[in-house]
Amino acid sequence: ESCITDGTSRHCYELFDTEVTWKKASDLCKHDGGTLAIIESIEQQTFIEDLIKKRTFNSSGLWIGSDKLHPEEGRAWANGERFSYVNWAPGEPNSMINENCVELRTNNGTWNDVVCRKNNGVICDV
Ligand code: GN1
Ligand code: CA
Repeated sequence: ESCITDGTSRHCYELFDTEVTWKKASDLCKHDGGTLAIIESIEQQTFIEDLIKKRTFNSSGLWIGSDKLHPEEGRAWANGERFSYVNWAPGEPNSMINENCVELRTNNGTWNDVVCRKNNGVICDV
C-alpha cells in the first residue's frame, strides 16, 4: 500500500515512469482523481523516497505539484499554499525566471526547479 497517514491527513501516491510535461502530468493525476503530490513534511518526503527506492526509473525527475516559482510572486504549490517544507538540492532553486516547475530527482529525492516543458515522470496523490 503506497499510503501514509501524516497527522490527520492520508496520502496515497502513484508513481509513473513516463516522459510528460508538467501540465500533462497534472492532467494525468486529475484523470486518476487526484493531484500532483504536494509534499508538506519530512515524513511525506521520506515515504516518497522509500517508494522510489523500491523500483527503477528512466526519468531523471518526477513532477510534483508546483508550477508557481516566480521571482516577483514568490513560490507556491499549485493550490496556492506556500511551501511549509522544502527539500531543494544544493544550489536550487537557481532560475525562477525560466524554471517555474518543480521536479523531485529520482536519484536522491532532492527538488529542482526546471522548465515546465521538460519531460518527466509523475508523482500523483490520489
Ligand atoms: C540542469 O542542464 P543544465 O546544467 O543547464 C537543470 C537545472 C539545474 C541544473 C543543476 C533542464 O541544468 O534545473 O538547476 O542542471 N535543467 C534541466 O546543475 O534539467
Ligand atoms: Ca534548477
